[in-house]
Formats: sequence, structure tokens, C-alpha cells
Amino acid sequence: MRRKICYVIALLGLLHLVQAKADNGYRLWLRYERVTDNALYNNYRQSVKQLIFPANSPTLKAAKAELQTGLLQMLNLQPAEVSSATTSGTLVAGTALTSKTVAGYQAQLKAIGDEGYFIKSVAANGKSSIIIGANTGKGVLYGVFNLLKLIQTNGSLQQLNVIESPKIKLRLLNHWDNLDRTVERGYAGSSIWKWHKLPQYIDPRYIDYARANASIGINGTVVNNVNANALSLTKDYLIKVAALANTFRPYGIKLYLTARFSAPVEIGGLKTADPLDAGVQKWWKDKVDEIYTYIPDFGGFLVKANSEGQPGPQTYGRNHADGANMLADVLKPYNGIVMWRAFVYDDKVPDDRAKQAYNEFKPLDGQFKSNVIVQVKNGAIDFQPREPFHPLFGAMPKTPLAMEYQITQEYLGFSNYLVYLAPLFKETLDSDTYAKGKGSTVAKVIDGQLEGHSLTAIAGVSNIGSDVNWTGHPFGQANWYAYGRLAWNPNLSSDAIADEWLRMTFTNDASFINPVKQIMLNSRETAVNFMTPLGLHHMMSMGGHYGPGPWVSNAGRPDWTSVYYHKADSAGIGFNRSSTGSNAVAQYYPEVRNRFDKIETTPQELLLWFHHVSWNYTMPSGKTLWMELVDHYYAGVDSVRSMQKTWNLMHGKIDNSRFEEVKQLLQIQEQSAVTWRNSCLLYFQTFSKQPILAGYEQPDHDLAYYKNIQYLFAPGTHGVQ
Ligand code: BDP
Repeated sequence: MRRKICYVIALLGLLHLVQAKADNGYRLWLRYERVTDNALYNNYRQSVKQLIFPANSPTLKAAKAELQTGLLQMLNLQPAEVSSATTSGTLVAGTALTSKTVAGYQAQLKAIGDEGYFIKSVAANGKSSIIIGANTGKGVLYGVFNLLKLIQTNGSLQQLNVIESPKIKLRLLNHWDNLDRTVERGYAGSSIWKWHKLPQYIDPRYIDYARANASIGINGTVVNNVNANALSLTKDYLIKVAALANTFRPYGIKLYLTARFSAPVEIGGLKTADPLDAGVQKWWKDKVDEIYTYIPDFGGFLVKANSEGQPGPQTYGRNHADGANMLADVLKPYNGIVMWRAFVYDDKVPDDRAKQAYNEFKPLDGQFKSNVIVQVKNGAIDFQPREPFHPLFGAMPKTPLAMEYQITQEYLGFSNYLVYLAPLFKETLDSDTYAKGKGSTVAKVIDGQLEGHSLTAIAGVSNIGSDVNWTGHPFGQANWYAYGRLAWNPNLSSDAIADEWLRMTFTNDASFINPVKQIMLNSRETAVNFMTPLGLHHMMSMGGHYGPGPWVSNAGRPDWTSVYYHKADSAGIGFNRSSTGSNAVAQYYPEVRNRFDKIETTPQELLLWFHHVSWNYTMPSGKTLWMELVDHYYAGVDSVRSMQKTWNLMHGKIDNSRFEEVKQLLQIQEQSAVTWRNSCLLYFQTFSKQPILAGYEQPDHDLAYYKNIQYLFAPGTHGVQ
């Protein structure tokens, strides 16, 4: 009896251990946990028990090492290295140069370009094998990650016939990291770049960063903030940057820097940074020559100019093309590029800030050098929970345009909220510009299809920091992941991406994946509902942009306030951008313009973006606008509560550490959602003078209480608005 009791106690202890097996999230989606399904485990082991993988370059070596680690961890397998397939179950990996077998697949190799790969099951002489083939080591690396993903996600290794190549050429992360290791709009700790220890100390995190990026096809990174510090172009820093570039190179990741336009003055001792000045041009030429001595494959510059106080060509009476072309000329001999940002609004407060980028850039179409790409945010204001697509997409046919997304959740609750961003990314990509008739989607503009551009790019403002789980919120990792996957292929669905990410990051257990995937897929609309429903925008608290601040009316300049954007008054609410208002709609092609111009045809989710609508306007639901607004705010809070309920049922299905972390973060999100709802409705009620009907959970405090909440020391601000 005693023995039995001891046994039970020991078993319980063991169970507890298994349950509590902590996972701190550091491994991201590359966890390579042992395959638990026995049939699959045996089947996989049989399929890849031998290996033909000659690796004679740093990238092929990295690919092979990744494969071996993955197979060892997931299958407890060290495949025998052979020189020819002696038995069924051989994995062949390589390029046409390293593998005769791969060289035999000319049709596939022709179809996949520089970065693509194929994975094919073949049977010859009764022996079956799997081939991963590519034209470059990088392609092989991507193929290896895909094979590992198949195993991680319980996929089949039978009858494989995968052919993949990226749709967009440059797939970049933009780090808004400062040299002092603060991160502008960063909510996951300090910058991962330890400048003070570089170039000697290579933090192993740099390699894991590169692995994670390579696994989703990211092939470039801008390591410093767009609000740039000229010091990053000095020799001291270039040596440090070169050490990072060397670390990333085997993983197919190029390094880029932001360039402060006034650097010739600040670190070069010149009197001017005028792009047409010969001395300035020479300074940049020498600087670029110097950079390439340290980093022979340096990617180029990202520039924020004449925006939010940054210096730029306009300071000298020149335009954006003058500035971009000057840099493009000196980068050209090295195949470097300039990514010139279109996020501009000048010092004079405009009638409508949404129109400014278009007004400044559209006239410059055709004036940029061939190695310049203009980088445009997904929407015309600033990474709001929802914006219509930026009117510049489709409006500059002669200029390659890059998409810029914000992965870090500046306007979406920081790393406190669970908001899966793939649906937001997709919404813009799938929007139809009608630039060349129906079907001229934003995706086709940026992948070059629409105008036949070969220089194509996409950028995501990173949410990565030195927190142990990289992104602060465990589900923030999904946004990094989804960004990379959509950069590779904008046609992937949010659902498919969430599915593979959940399997790799948590478990293949369907009773976890299905409900949690639903949480993810609803989460963006949920956040829109409790923050800025029906097309409202830019009403976050000042500075930090975390909580609600619909009452912000004094912030240095009108277009930094909330009242400028929602324009609530006794008549109604919303920004009239129709032809009777600021006429921002005129920046879209007629099909889109006409739709947005009228209240009746504007999609409900963008209504108050384009129109000032009366409180009593009857919505398609039959409710008044006021009631509809109330219902959206309440629906937002209700959905957070149902996210919580669903998540709580997941207890025991994954490690307790991440389960608890998400549970607690959802509590923050719920409280914050209530604050958003009550603040906004109480405030707008002062204009609408209409009730929140009995039967609705009434606000627990008055407006004054909510107005008094201060979000002091929000991370990621460092004095910026
Ligand atoms: C805004 C941020 C600001 C950035 C700016 C930009 O608030 O910190 O510097 O965008 O993109 O969203 O340049």
C-alpha cells in the first residue's frame, strides 16, 4: 500500500514536472520539439535516414547544421552521410554545382530564380529519396527550413513536389534602434544590438536572429533608427556594423543603414548638406566607398528626410528626388540601393495630413534613379489599427514602391495586447487600386507585376528587443513570422500562416490550434472595435500612444491632436475627406474615389475616415450612428472577454509558463479595452448627448476620471510624439 502511495506521489510529481516544463519563448517557432506521434516519428525517420549534403560554403554549412540540429532534436536522428543513395530514405540537398542529382532538375532550377528552391520526392531503382534543390546556397537554406517545418507541423514527407520562390525581392526588417540601445516604439526591452561590445563580442542572439529571419525568408535588415544618428556612419560604428553583417551573411541577410541627411555637416565638417553641392556629393561618395571596404555586400541606405524634424534636401530648396538620386549615384557602382521614405508631412500644418505624401511625391514620379525605391507606409496617416490603403500605391507607375508595415504595436497596445497582424497586412495587400483597371491590387504594385519593376521591396518595422521571448508578448512573435511569410508570398492566407505558426510555436494538438487560431484571426477586428471603430483614427494618448486620448486637443501642432482627426461636434463625428471636404478621395483612382466619396458606398469600417456623419444617421443595420458606435465599442470588450474564456480552456495543453503569461496579458488587455470603451463613449457622448442604453454595462467612472489617467513613462517614446 505504502509503495503504491509513493508511486502515485511520484507520478503526480512527474506529471507536474511535465506540465510545468517551462518554455520561455526564446526558441520562437524553431523549437524542434520531439515528434510525439509515433507513426509519424517512425515514418519521418525512415524518410531521411541517409544524407547527401556536401556543404562547401558558409550558407550551405549553416543550412546543413540547421538540418542536423532539427533532425536530431525532432527525430533523435543523425542521418548517415553517404555519397550515393544506397537505400530508400536518402535526403539529397544542394545546388547544381554541389550535387549532380540536383543539376538533373533543370526545369525546376529555371523556374525558381536565385532564392527559390524545390523539394521533390523521387523513386529510382526502387529507392525513394527526397531532393532539396536550389540555384544558390540561400535557396537550399530556405528549402531546409521548409522541410523542417513540414516535420514540425506534422506534414507528410511523401510525394513531395514543392516549388517555391519569393514574390518580392527585398524582404526587410527595419529596426528603429538607437545607438544607446533604446528602441523607438519598441516594447520588448532594449535593442538587441550591443554596440558597446561590438565588434569583438558576437552575442549568440545575433545568430538566432539570423536563423529566425532566414526561416521565413527575410533577406535584409536595417539595423538603426530612421530618426538617424550620423554617428552610425563613422568608422567606429562601421566596424561594429561590419561584424553584424559578417554574422548575418551566411543566413542570406544583407545589412542596410539609415543615413542622416545632414551627416556631411555633422560628422564631415562641411558647411552644407545640399545634395547638389559638389563637396557634399564627394563626401557621400567617399563615405560609401569606405562602407564597402568594411561591408562588401552592403545593401544601401534607408532615408527619412524632411519629416518630423529630420533634415533633408528641402532644407536646401531641393526636392526628394534630388536627395535620393545623389545617394543613389554613389551606391550604384556597388549595386547598392536607396530606400527613400514617403512618410512626410512638413512644418506647415495642412488642411489634411492624409494628403501630404501624395502631394509631395506624385509629381516626382519618373525623376528617381533606377536604384531608388520609394518606401510608403500602408496607410496615409500612420500605422493606425485600420487605414485605407495609401493613395500613392498605383499612383507612381514609373517608380518602384516598397510597402512599409509596422510590426511593433505602437498604436495597437504595445506588447501588452494580443493582436495578430496578418489580417491587417492582407487588407492592404488585397486592396484594389484600380490603377490599371480592376485587379490592380496593392500586392501587384509592390511585387512589381503591375508596372514591370524588377526592384521590389517590403519592410516591416521590427518588434524585436532583448526580452527573453524577443517580442514581449508571446503572440508578438506571430507578427514577425506573418510579416516574413507574407513578404515571401502576399497570397498566403492569414489562417494558413496562423496555423503553421501555432503548430511550430506551441503544439500540433488540434484542440489547441483551432480555438486559438480563431482568437488570432478575430484579434485585430477586436482591437479596432474597442479602440477606433468605424474608421476613427489617431485618438491615442499623447506621446506614448497607448491608452485612449480622444480629448487630446493641444499637442504642439493640430495634426498631432485627436480632435483634428475625429472632429466630433454636436452635429456628428468623422473627418470629411470627400469632395465636399478635404477631397483626399481625389487621390484615388475613380472607381475607388467614387466609392469613398459617398457615405452610402463607403465601406462601414472606413466611414468616419472619409465622412463627417450625423449622430442620428441611419446605418445599414437600422441603428443610428451613435448606437452603432456604442455597439462596436461593446463588441470589442466582449470579444476580449471571450478571448480570455477560450484561452483559459487551454490550460494544460501547452507549457504553463507561456499559458500564464498570455493569460495575464489578456487581463491587461481586458482592462485596457474597458478603459478605451468607457473613455471614448463618455467623451463622444458630450457631443452626441445620447445615452448608453440601460442593459449595457455602464461606465464605472465619469469622464473626468478617465481623462486623468496618465500613461507616464510609456516605453519606446524617448521624447518623441
Ligand atoms: C511614427 C512614430 C515615430 C516614427 C515615425 C516614422 O510615432 O516614432 O519616427 O512614425 O515612421 O509612427 O518615421
